[in-house]
Amino acid sequence: MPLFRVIVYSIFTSLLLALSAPVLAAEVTRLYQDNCAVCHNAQRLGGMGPALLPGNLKRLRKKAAVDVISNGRIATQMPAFADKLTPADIEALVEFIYTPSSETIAWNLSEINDSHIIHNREQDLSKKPVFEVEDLLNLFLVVELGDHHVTLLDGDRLEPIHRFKSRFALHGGPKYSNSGRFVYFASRDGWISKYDIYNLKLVAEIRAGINTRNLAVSGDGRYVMVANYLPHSLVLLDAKDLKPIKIYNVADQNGKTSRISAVYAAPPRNSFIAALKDIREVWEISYEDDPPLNFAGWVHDYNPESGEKPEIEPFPVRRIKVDDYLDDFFFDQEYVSIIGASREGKGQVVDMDLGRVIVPDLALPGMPHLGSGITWDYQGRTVLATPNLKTGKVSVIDMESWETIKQIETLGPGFFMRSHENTPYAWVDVFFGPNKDVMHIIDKRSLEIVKTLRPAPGKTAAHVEFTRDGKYALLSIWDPDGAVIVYDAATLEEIKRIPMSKPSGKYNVYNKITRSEGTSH
Ligand code: DHE
Repeated sequence: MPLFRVIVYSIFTSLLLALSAPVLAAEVTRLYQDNCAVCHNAQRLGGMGPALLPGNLKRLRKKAAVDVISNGRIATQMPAFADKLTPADIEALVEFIYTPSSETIAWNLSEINDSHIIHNREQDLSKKPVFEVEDLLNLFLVVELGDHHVTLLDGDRLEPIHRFKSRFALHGGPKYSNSGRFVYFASRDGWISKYDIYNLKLVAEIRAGINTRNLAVSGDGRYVMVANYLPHSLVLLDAKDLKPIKIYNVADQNGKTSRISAVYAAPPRNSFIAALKDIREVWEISYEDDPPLNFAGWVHDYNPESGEKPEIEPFPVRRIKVDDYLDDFFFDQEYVSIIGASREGKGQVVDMDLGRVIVPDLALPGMPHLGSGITWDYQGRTVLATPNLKTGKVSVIDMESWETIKQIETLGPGFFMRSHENTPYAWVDVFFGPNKDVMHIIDKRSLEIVKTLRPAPGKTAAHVEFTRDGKYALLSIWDPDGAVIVYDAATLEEIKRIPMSKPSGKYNVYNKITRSEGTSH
């Protein structure tokens, strides 16, 4: 072989070897520190960019992660690394970020406090809105996941008023203050933001966790509770400025810790209720100034003769044993029963007054997304209906006998179901599979599907929310080139399309603060 060919051949093979050679552990750590740490934090906890720990990356496939690192991500500050790193380096980095961290991750009071930002003090903000609308309670917020923005929409004119940047990957319903002026958002990465809708300004932000599930606002508007997967904690914040008040390291009496599946406020009970994913307990946390004596069993310590009360810690926890771990749950409208589901699709009903499970084996096949359940009156009894994430069925359950009245067959598993007191219809999406672009409309009187819409063929149609009066239904086309479509809720005809970037949930102020039976609370 001529010398020239030998040289070219050996350069080519060594290049190939370099590209395919496994990257050593120390090498990948260095690659991460040199290229990623500045935005994503040295411990992968997130910074300007999102956290890069396996729990935070669950919704991103490894192939997509390779693509993001290679080509960057539009509408974010994530640059492309294809010119700087070899394919083997990128593969190694992907393996690295999907591997649990060997370091102990601390996100305690000091870290939470350090993250606290006051953007605007509430007392410096005007009580008068800076925009004009007919009805301040008929406003909507629409979360746009495509480019991490939120749009404020006038529910009367059905026109956007303002659009603002959110934290990366908001999840779960934003929660309004009782007046509807303030709203609290939670991001998957643990950022809690308080926003003043009247002034179109952020009030405060704090990072309450590394991997957060959701947040709840107390019925009296004084507190915010945050549920985390990482660390295993519940974090109580002052709703005024998001300053931390108390951290609960969630563990059973043997010290086994747990992720928190979700936390919700139960306003008539003056408490927060949390479902735990790894411990067979439900926690109720009182936010009353003077919690009732029987709340956590202190009644045993109460001495009626002397009238002496035991020392009661503020925001005490009442633990209720359940038969199975709860993945999510749903309240009845009175906030006495909670209906919980485990990942295996086992349902149970817990009576919060009695403090025990009253129905251990509710028929809930296919993992319902219970937070998306709704209730209505059907032939004189209240029924709960919920879509399922694993099967194409909507379960309709009698809330007195706890029997399944009907399983409505749909064109595939669904995520969200919504209705309103003033409409006879319930809307349910088919989020997964070949029919992800359809939306079924169920007649609440007959429990039959009466219409199936396919508003944007090929694009996911999901999540409906109604205007305050229930006259219009707003539906998301869940696509970067998406839209919110407004339907006449009576004729089911399309009225208009408002272009948006992958709009996910939309939240009507009135329906949320009045806890309409047709929407999530
Ligand atoms: Fe959600 C609400 C759990 C995946 C969009 N989702 C909720 C709530 C819970 C929950 C417990 C209620 C919180 C609240 O509103 O306070 N979601 C879960 C999961 O366990 C699941 C299946 C897996 C996960 O990784 O968390 C999951 N959710 C998703 C998605 O993939 C969705 C479609 C896109 C996204 O944002 O990640 C999604 N979830 C939503 C939305 C709500 C929600 C839009 C609020 C609905 C509402 O109307 O209130």
